[in-house]
Amino acid sequence: MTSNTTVTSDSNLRALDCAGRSLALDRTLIMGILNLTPDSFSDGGRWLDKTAAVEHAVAMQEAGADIIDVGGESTRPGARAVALQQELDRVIPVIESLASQLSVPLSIDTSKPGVMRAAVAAGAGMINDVFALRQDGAVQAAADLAVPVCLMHMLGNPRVMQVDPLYDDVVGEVAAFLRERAACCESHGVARENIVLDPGFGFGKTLQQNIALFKALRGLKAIGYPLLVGVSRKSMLGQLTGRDTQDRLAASVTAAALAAQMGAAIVRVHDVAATRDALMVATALWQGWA
Ligand code: 7PM
Repeated sequence: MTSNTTVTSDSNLRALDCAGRSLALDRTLIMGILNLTPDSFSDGGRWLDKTAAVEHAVAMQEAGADIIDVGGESTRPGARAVALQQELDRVIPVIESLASQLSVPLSIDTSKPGVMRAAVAAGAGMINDVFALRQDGAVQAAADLAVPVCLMHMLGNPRVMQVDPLYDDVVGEVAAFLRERAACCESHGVARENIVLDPGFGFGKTLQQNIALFKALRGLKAIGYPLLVGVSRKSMLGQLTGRDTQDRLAASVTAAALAAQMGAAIVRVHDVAATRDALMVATALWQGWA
């Protein structure tokens, strides 16, 4: 840090205002995953029952989650789109219930502007969009709702993204995409302070491409926005360890700690308690989270 100007413009020293619930960006935050889809690959179907879903979210908060990401649309490779009403039926009752029971903010994992609006009206304080607000009406919804939004890179769409992902320069192309989406959102009224970027691990990337992106996290952070990293239980960790989804805890926690060390503002994880311990240790032993 060479000047006060640099310090105050540093995304690490900011906060996200999630509809009144503030998230200070002074350490790597933990986003706990609450999947309400019947087919999500790593905890599929377990939280379809509303009571069980709410209990799981409460447990994640108690284990140290800083934000809970509620999703009702599967984004697994090969997945088909979910109808608007079905997605609303899955997520809105759970968000209503959690908004009154939890102190941490909720994010809504969706690409549909109608779901964004209903979820924020029901108490969500952040939007997590794997389609980076490219659906018709989504940028306007995010601008109107004025909550933080995570813009993620994905090549193609979930149905085709893993077929044969090709890049000349994966890091350069993902960075260019994220810059373009951030600029587009800002020009349509999304506040710069509300933008979070995510390279989208596993979304149209081979193992080698995912590794290149992970190693480039510091450079992606230099684009100038907080970064969200989601690698928990993903197939890249299976490829590296030879382990099945349910046996990727150590791999996931290691990757989360490394993402924190690389300056990620938020890590999106299934295993909150173990990730919390890892980040406590990583923060203590690594001088300079920034
Ligand atoms: C199959 C593959 C099923 C991947 C589910 C997934 C991210 C996300 C997801 C991410 C952001 C999962 C993913 N991944 N949102 N949503 N970043 N912002 O592991 O990496 O849950 S879905």
